[in-house]
Amino acid sequence: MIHRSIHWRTWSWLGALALVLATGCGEPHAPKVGDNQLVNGSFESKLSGWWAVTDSEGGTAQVLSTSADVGALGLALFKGTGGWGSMVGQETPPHTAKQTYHLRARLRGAKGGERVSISFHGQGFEVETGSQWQTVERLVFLPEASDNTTALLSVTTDNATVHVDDVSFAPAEVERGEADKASGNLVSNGSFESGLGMWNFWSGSDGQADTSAEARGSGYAGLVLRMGTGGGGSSVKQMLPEPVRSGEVYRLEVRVRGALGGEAVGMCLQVNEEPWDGPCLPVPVTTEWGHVTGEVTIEEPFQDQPMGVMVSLFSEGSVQVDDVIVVRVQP
Ligand SMILES: [Ca+2]
Repeated sequence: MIHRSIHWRTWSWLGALALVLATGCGEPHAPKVGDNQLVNGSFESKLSGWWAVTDSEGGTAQVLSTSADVGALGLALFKGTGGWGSMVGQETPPHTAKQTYHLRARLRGAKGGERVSISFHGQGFEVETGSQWQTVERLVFLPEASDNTTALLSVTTDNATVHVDDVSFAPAEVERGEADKASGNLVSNGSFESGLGMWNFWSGSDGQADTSAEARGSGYAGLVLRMGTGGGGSSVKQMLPEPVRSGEVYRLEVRVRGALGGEAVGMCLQVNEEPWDGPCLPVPVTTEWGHVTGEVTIEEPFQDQPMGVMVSLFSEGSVQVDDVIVVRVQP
């Protein structure tokens, strides 16, 4: 397998959200973002509603006029030396299971290149700031209801300041694709309606994963997977909720369409450590949507192993992917 020695990053990458609204009757529509659940997300009332904490030496959270993008005030979040980061956070009202949230902030790095982590209930993403104000936004998928409803924004680069303004964490209404409706599907957000929520992206070089309406096989959005110019493959992977057991049979399904046809795509169940092994399905690709389905059996070496489902592109160009389904059919 090509995926030896891979260290899966804990963040996902997703491009800007398409904001085009399809308004026709019965047409799938773009994510509909609800009300901001944060108090004082623009820091106009200084740090009211927020707590600030750092485990770095000399880290600070200050509300300053020079950190404002909109309004009079914004946040200057400075991480000092050592530790994990400087963060601000607040508790939000509870969310339900399988809820999608839209996380958004305006950010400007003092120099550019500072790392920022934004998360809600353990689901989130990291970005690298530029030296100009930019909007960062992602959809995250929350598989379970939880008492943990902490919204967090952290700077994780040593001796770095990031200016923050206009932070919003809001529930979002998204379409339901075929994978979301499939009975017994162990994959969350398998139809990519919540962006790359729950999925981890990995590339051997400068590949990309993004979701867009053009890539939809069902629902509003689908995944676009691109291999980088340096090769090495591009993959998305999601861990299954439970470890697998020897003798179990799983049905795997995916819908794929290639830009040119003939792209090399694989769909596997895979362990999350060396030797990155597991059973795979071949996925033939044409320029028309193809629906691949097949069964794989868990063998003895994988007994009680946590496994994930992975879709990978190993050839140049790009493919569109939608409706990833994994169902345990035996026992
Ligand atoms: Ca979809």
